[in-house]
Amino acid sequence: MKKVAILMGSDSDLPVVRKAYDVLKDFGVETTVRVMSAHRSPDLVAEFIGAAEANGYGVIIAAAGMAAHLAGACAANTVLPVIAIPVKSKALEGLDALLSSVMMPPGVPVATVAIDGAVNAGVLAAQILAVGDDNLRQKMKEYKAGQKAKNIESDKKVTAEISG
Ligand code: RP5
Repeated sequence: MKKVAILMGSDSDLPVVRKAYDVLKDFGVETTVRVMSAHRSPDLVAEFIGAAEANGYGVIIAAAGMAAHLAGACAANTVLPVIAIPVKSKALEGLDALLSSVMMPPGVPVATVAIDGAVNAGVLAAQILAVGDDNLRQKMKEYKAGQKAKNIESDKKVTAEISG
């Protein structure tokens, strides 16, 4: 199976990023986590992303806050799918990173999840890899079934408490 690379602009993004890593770990996807910045170490980003396909990666996740250019910088240098996690910062509550991530020019797409939406970034990365992996696709179906079962359980509790 292909690997996932999660890049983050700063180690201050790690508490958010960890959730994506945990999801991928639960799905059994080999994941590399690195700190690299589109602004502070752009040459390292270009080097890592330029070699990502040859190094066995199938999906890139890029987490950054403020003027979040990391995902765009990744997408500029690879044909692998890139998922952006806009990270919330104090001044604009993550809206800055959301808009910086989502407003990509035509021809250079980045799939952007919600502000701090690291769980969905992990799930989406696994879903992309699952297209070519029967075993992972089966795990994904079980994950979805688990969500449904929890939802039904919640419904029973609420119904018993409120209307029962
Ligand atoms: C971005 O600036 C990082 O991704 C981080 O979210 C934000 C602040 O970085 P630090 O000042 O915490 O290193 O590049």
